[in-house]
Amino acid sequence: MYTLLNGLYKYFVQKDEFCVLILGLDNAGKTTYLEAAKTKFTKNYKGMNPSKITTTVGLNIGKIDIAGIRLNFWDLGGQEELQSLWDKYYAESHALIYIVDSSDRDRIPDSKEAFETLEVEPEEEVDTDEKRPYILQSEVEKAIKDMRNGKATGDDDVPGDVLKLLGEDKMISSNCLNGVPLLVLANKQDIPDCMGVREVKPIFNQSAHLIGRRDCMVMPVSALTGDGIDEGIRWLVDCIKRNSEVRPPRNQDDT
Ligand SMILES: Nc1nc2c(ncn2[C@@H]2O[C@H](COP(=O)(O)OP(=O)(O)OP(=O)(O)O)[C@@H](O)[C@H]2O)c(=O)[nH]1
Ligand SMILES: [Mg+2]
Repeated sequence: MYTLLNGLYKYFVQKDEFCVLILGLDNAGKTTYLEAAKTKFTKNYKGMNPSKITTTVGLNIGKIDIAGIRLNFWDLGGQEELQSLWDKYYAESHALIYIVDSSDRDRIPDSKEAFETLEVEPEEEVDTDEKRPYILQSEVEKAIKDMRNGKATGDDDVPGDVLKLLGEDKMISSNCLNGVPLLVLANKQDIPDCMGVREVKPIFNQSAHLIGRRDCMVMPVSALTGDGIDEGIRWLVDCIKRNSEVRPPRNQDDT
């Protein structure tokens, strides 16, 4: 009887849960964004005053129930020394939000670098026994071609040492993030003279060969005023649902 009731409870009440990782450099506005999203989508939730938000050392979590599913957000600290923690969360993520401070032109190159050049854990490095004395140019060219047209997605398809040479063990191309929807947010649009989507998009498009095949969007947002929050979250929800056969919800195996 308990099992039956428990099953019915889960069927009618429990929502499929998905995890959304929020990354970006320090000061990009990740925590402010999470607070704004929670405020927008949670009845009776009065968000934290943005002036009270301080730099994140570790992890902030937050949840939103929307369109019949639950999104669990992980907002990680963006300071350089904390970026090494990002990849611990990749395998569990169903979507990635990458936040850019569009008002800080000087740090755009750093933001792009963090986006595409985060080192993976040492144990994932190529085993020294596997190292060969040389790597053929044709192998590298073939790997690039295969990756560009989506034929090769990881070290099952490309030898580890070729991958390493190409720097394909980086954040957005990490195996653990394969196919995960990506929302790049050009934040702080309320600041005069900030970069618009038209300027931010081409910069991240340069990483298209690393982004590979996945739902991907660049949107303008102001975490401070709340403009653009709604559109971004709804886009992400649609993508997560579409991708849920590949990345099933966390509670799918619960009995
Ligand atoms: N004008 C403006 N300021 C913003 C916006 N979003 C965030 N800020 C400000 O940017 C600063 C940093 O915001 P945080 O949310 O703490 O940034 P973070 O990305 O979480 O930073 P770390 O936790 O250090 O990684 C704060 O002073 C925010 O008030 C925005 O849309 N517009
Ligand atoms: Mg923060």
